Amino acid sequence: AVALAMAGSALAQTAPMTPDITGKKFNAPEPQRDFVKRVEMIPMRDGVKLYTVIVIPKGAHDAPILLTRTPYNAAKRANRMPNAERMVDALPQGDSVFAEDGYIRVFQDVRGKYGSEGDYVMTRPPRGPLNKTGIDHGTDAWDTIDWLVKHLPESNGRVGMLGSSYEGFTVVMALLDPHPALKVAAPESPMVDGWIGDDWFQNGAYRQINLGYLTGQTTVRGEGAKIERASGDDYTSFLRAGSVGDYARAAGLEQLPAWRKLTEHPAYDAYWQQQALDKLLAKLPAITVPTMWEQGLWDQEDMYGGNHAWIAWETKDADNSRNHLVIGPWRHSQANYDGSSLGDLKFDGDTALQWRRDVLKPFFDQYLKPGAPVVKTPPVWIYNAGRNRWDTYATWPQSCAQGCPHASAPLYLHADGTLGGTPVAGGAQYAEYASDPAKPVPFVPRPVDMGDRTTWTTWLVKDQRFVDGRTDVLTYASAPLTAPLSLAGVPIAHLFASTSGSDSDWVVKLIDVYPDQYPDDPKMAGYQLPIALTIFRGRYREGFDKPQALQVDAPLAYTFDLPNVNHVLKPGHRLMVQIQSSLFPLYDRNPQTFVDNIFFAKPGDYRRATQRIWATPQQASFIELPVAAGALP
Ligand code: PG9
Repeated sequence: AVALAMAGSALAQTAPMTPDITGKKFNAPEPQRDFVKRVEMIPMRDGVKLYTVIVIPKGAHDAPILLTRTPYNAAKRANRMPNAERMVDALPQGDSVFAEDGYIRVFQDVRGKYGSEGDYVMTRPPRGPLNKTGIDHGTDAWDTIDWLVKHLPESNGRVGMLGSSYEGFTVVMALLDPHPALKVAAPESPMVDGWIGDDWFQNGAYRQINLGYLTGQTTVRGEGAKIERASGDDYTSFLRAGSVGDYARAAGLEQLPAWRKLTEHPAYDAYWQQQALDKLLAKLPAITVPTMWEQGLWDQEDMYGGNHAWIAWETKDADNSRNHLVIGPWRHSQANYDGSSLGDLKFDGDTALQWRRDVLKPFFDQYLKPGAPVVKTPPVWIYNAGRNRWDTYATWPQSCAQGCPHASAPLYLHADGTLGGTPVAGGAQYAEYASDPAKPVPFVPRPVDMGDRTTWTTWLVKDQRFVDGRTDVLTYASAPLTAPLSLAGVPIAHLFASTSGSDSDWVVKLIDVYPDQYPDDPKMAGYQLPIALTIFRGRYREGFDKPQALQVDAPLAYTFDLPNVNHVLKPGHRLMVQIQSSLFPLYDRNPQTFVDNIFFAKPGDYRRATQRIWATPQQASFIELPVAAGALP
């Protein structure tokens, strides 16, 4: 009997030569999940169907819906951990506060991307002069919301929309003509005006980082191609290529309509103006959807959109109940991740979670969950990285030339490299530097890898000592402060600048210089922290739609805004301003010779120029500082 049993068990064994690939479908056991996932192709009004992932907590009823429309792969967005058992682990980190509280979460591929049908138009203009199809991201949001509230029996028929960057852009589009079931929205770092300050250009200077982005997004419906790096230093690769057009041609980008559209509209013409969403929001008669605009103080991609859309709606929100502004100490989209630090800066805890948990979620609950407490969301919630705490305000800016709680004050750039509250009479008339397009100023220390996430996400807080002292960078510094100086608003650059060329870029950085001794965090000793930084393309001095050659060697007036600042400089810190004429290779080089289209400048157009920042009482360059408390040194 024992021998028989042994023979039987041998028979049950898999023969050694059994083919290991059976050809049968392999089914991994389904984990026990606390949610169900549905995938639907939701039909739009023109018959195009959009791929939509719907994640529903098991046993949900009367649940609110949170919708994001994305060009970044809806299936992946709802699949952080493929074997997740809990909804909170399947969804992105930024969703945890909603996932833990019974929300239904929906991600949808925008038309033409990933699983969705239809054509992808990257900066899809809203219905109007540029788009006569009757379809835009707004109608797609409308049709989607209409379908969701009719087909999800687990829902309470109320929808909130949120999303960052492109996903924020789709939220803003939905707000232009909202479905009645859209009850609340949070556009996070939304692209609102791609020319003035979001993604594609900054005051007319082209952001070359986007060449890689548009290639990835538009070569195929799914995840697209990469531009192969020609060297280990993108500074070298871009410089060797010549103009942006030369670089793009070498990479085959002329095949891509998105690239061609950009090159056909280098200035702020009707193409950009008619799709500027803040201008369209301003035309709406009233705010129907309570909205929280969010962005980062150091948002390296969309520094413009959130706060300008908020401004566009502020006059329509007389009782301060529907239009809210949040600015955290964050890089682009950091609101949805860990917000405890940025580069070398450390904050008071996870500021991003603080916002999502304590501000965003109660705000959404109020409008999406009948009976939820009414919260008194402050109109403006801004982090102060100098003080390391959140500030709340009833109005923003707190300081400006007129009509704010505090009056702004001029900070003059003296020709001897000092800064002060009054212009200097006598002495040198200007400070001078040479800007050579053959040796542009790098935006981060070389070697530059534009694809390196850490470099890219933290460059706006990078210690500027790596360029301080270069012969093509002017540095102006104040004496150490003896009392705290509080800034709360938009610094404005008022330059009198001349160039020996006929076109020029002007980069202005407002910097908080840490004390030389800083035992609390020694790596911050002497740190030059940019608190506001921007670039302005000189040819647009007389209007973004009116590129004009600059008069050679004439001191010309330039006025442009820097990004928002809410910052206390503590005693012992110094104010610093740096001026230069390039930030390469993030921004394309200005040839410094006026040409019709800088995208296609020729090698001979790139010329060294002598740049002067004037400092006479009649032509005094200054930064208008939004001083809310304290005095200039
Ligand atoms: N900043 C990205 C983007 C948005 C819109 C257009 C182009 C790029 C993003 O993070 O989505």
